[in-house]
Amino acid sequence: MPDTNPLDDPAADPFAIATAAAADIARLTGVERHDIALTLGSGWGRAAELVGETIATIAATDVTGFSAPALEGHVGTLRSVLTPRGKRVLVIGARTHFYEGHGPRRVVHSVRTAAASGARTMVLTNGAGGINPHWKPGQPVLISDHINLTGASPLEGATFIDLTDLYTMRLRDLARTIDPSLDEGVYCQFRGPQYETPAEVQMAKTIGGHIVGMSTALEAIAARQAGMEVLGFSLITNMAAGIQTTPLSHQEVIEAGREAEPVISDLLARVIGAL
Ligand code: 8IG
Repeated sequence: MPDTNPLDDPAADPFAIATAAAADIARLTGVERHDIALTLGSGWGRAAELVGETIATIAATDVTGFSAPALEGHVGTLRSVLTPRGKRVLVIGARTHFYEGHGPRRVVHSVRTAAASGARTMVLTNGAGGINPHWKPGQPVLISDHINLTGASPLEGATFIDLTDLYTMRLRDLARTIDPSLDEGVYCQFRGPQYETPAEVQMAKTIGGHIVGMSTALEAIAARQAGMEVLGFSLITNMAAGIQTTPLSHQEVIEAGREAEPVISDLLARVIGAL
């Protein structure tokens, strides 16, 4: 099937396409508006199951502007979930990564669509490498801030957006009321898809990073542009290259995610329940 996407037309307005996508979601799920959006990263795939009752599950490819999933473990569905306290959560299991090479518009389309469907809170999760040597694979940490090392931005033209308190203290504090042991750190988004060299991990550490990954920062920028409040979680699935001495494997990442599943599922459900 040819890969055509309206976002690839430079003359197209990505916000108009997000509005069309939100209308698709309302029609296909039967849920007109959502309060919260949740993007599921590596290891978090089943973590949404305790968040509430799934009202509808739709294929992302049936929604305007969404791309087919690039990778196993990245589920290409969108779900409308109803929490016990009556909040509507749009669960995005269809992340497009910057390393896929389709540009930032496609990367942040799910975020803009969530905003267009009414969401005021964006919860971004990912699987990532840990630079902090005290962290263990399978441990979730809060994202306190990010360093965008992609050289890219979802903002087009002279769009100056303030990123002070991007991952708001308010939401991090709220998460810590659920689990006071949650640690936090600065997330460095690399382009990928290769993992870092040990020298690149040392660079990230030197410039103030604690977590290395390939997502989230561009999405958080777009969320803030859309006026959303952002909460970010990294599941540390591996120690970053050179912090651990053995080579990194995708299999290791999947296994750490599987083992962490019950703990992070419970955490995520309780945090979202408290939003
Ligand atoms: I899962 O060690 C996962 N994603 N950049 N580095 C980067 N991305 C990751 C890593 C990692 N682990």
